[in-house]
Amino acid sequence: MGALADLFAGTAPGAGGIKILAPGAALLRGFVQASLPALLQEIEHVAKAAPFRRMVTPGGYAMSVAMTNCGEAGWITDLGGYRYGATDPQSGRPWPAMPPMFRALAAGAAKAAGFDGFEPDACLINRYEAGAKLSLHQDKDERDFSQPIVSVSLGLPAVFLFGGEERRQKPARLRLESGDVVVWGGPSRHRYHGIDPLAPGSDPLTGPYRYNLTLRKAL
Ligand code: MD3
Ligand code: FE
Repeated sequence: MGALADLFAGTAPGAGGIKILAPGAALLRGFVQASLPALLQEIEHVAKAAPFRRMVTPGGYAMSVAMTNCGEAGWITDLGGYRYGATDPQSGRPWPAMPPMFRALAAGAAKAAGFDGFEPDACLINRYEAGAKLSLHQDKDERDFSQPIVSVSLGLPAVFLFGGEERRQKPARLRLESGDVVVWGGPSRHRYHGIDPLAPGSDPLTGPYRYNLTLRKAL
């Protein structure tokens, strides 16, 4: 196995352990710690072609989280609803290509969590500033729910809300830090989840922001 593959398979020095949060949900603390600067560079490269923007929900509210995408498909919301699309509605051009590093880390993390052969075709990139939040929701716009979602946190820490399969179930709280990766699959794939309003702060790498990558097989 090469150095990049070793790193993302969690076998590189400095890689943290694996913690099972729930059936199908695995936390890999610090899994991408060594790659954070390179990952941020890739995010900035994507954002040059497809800038972060606050999308509008079907109900007409601008989201507090700013978003962009890379890959064959990107997740969008507007007054017409939620969906995946091949083009950035703001430019009319295809979303920027997914950086090979994103694919490699997603496949390595999924494999470490027991999901072999994960091949993401979409990466939603969320950018939080102080006060930005994501209300409890389910991710249901992908075609194949047998495929996991791999999430990567960079920058300021956040409080993640991990609910049940029904909205009324009180969510557990988990602090996600820069470099953490979580794999969400199997029975956890349909659980409600969200992010508490971000506390203000300054991260040495990302300044006032938290970024989250979610690597998905959407199509
Ligand atoms: C659990 N993002 O983009 S990542 C999202 O930190 C989203 O920006 C959050 O929820 C963020 O949809 C949380 C963790 C996550 C992602 C997808 C999941 C948890 C999940 C899908 C099913 C269950
Ligand atoms: Fe989600």
